[in-house]
Amino acid sequence: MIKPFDKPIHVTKPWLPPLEEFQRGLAEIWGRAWLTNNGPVVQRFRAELAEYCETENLCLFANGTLALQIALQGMGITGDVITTPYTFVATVHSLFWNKVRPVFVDIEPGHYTLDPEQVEAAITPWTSAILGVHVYGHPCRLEELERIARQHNLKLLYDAAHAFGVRVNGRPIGQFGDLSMFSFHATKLFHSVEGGMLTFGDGRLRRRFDYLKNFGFENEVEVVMPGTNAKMNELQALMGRLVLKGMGQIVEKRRRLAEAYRCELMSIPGIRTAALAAPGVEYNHAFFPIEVDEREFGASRDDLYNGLKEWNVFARRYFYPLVTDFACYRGIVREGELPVGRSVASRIITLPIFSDLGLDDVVRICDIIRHIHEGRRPLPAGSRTRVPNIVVGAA
Ligand code: T4K
Repeated sequence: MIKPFDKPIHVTKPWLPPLEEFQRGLAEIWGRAWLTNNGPVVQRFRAELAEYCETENLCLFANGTLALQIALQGMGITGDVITTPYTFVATVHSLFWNKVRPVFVDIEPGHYTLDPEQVEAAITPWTSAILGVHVYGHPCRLEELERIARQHNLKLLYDAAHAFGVRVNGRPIGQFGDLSMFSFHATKLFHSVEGGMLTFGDGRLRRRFDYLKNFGFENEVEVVMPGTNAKMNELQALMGRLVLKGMGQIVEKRRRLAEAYRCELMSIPGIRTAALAAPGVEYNHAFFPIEVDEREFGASRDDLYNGLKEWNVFARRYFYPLVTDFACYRGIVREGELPVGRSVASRIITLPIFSDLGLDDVVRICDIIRHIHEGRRPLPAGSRTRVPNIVVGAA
């Protein structure tokens, strides 16, 4: 008999440090009454991140979206940028806010990141950069993209919103390409409530990004460029510093949860887990995506998504719809284009994964998935008819 969860199990839940530690830090901030504008906690957080990311070339921001907008602005990216439709919408919004035209190319199956062959084929004289997304924390094809960018004299940027803590061949992921943006939003495995970070190869960019996030101020009486306000504040940095201390245990717990999911899901027909991390990749287990094959599973992805809710499990369909299917971007690509992205978006579901989740919870979630499967009759080959909903609540 499988029991529904007493409390909602969401796709994620922020890891929080001991409250007393946050209160201690808060008391210090209170005492100083210095809340933002590059205060001492932000400076300390920055120094700790520089050590963690093994680079001095980094800047902190109020959130990841502003960080990416400023990156594009500060690097002078114009014209066309080749990017992926399989991402959170902020990736593409950032291009539009800079009046840059996104050129969408398809992703690779199983891996979900930009297909380098298609990137190369899409280059025109107007292309200025490639913007890859390490979606779910899976690194893009770093070497291939690097080669293409170098050969065609393009900037190579990464939306690494999901990839904090990922290392490739011993190097932090932020050291690849010309620049990477990380999100420290509460829904990320590493967070500062809200927050963002840029890491980059060219150290001269740091000054520029610092101007751009602080109205362009050089000093009290001089403004050197039309900047905006995108500064991280002291309370964000305090949270970030405390969460950084927990990074080791956060990733290790997720690794064990992911392993348990893989093990449990293996025996359920029609459920495919993402490709395992390539050799040399230390993955952060930021998400746990699965693809649902409706015919084999006997129910559609949406049936599973809705079915899970009845058991108090709130998985998410990250990233459905494709960005190119949102009203504000519709019409940019033609029907039939981006077949892999479109197919993945229609089959994907990301299961709950966060530090507070128990291994027994994973087993229960998988039992529920199996139960939903067993309550359905697999569709005959070629058929697209849905079978009626099962009654959920008891096995
Ligand atoms: N690029 C990529 C590839 C991204 O994925 C993102 C953000 C960005 C750029 C932009 O970075 P930021 O500007 O956000 O730093 C969430 C996040 O808001 C967003 O940061 C994230 N990607 C995206 C994938 O997911 P929603 O609208 O799906 O979040 P929401 O509020 O529905 O939360 C999801 C679940 O998390 C909830 O069901 C419960 C749980 N949750 C959420 C919050 C906010 C908590 O347990 N506690 C919380 O405080 O966008």
